[in-house]
Amino acid sequence: MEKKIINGFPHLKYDHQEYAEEELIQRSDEFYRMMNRRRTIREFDDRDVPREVLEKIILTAGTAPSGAHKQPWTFCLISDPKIKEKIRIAAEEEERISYESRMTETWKSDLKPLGTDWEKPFLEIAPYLIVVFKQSYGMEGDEKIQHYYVNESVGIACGFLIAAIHQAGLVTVTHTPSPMNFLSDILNRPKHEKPYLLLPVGYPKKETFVPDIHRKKLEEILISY
Ligand code: IYR
Repeated sequence: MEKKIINGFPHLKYDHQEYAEEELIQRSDEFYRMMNRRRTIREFDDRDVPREVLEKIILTAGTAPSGAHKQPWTFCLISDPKIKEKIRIAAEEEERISYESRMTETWKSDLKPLGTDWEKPFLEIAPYLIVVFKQSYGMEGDEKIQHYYVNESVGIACGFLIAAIHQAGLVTVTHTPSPMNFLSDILNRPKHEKPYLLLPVGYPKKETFVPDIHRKKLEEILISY
């Protein structure tokens, strides 16, 4: 591996994979088609998944770019049924209040096609839960480390995570119980970490149906200049 010192810092030669135009086109098309098959799934099978797969998925999420390369994320991987039960009870309690009084009528009506409600059995049925925490700042011993663009960085890492889950052949739903401070308590996380997203991961229940909804067309999302 070719190495160089630039501005006083060690650099490695970037190992760029170059493809012919035809292959570029084919690769982008294949990736789009693969990703376009992804659906949010709320009904899970309780079948186990090799832990190794979950670890690879989390490693993939950790390849995301981040502000000043601070990698301001923590991924909690939960398979312990007692912890899953605690999370379900606490999440359902918050969700029940949200559906009963915190969410507007417009919001609830927008969710009707998705068929969601306060009950979250997937939090116990899915073999794994990943709870993503964002680190408002880092800690090295007693020293506070500044983090930058934390929401953007963690959001991008979650995108990578969701893509990796789908690519591996598993399913998830981006669950955001609100408020979700209960996750910090149950998982005993330090105060510089804040819960960001909760994703059950596993196989879909057999014969799962998903809402017949559609993605925006290219003309609706692309403006060329
Ligand atoms: N967090 C709630 C409600 C909810 C909100 C949105 I915006 C969704 O796209 C889906 C659900 C729940 O998980 O049910």
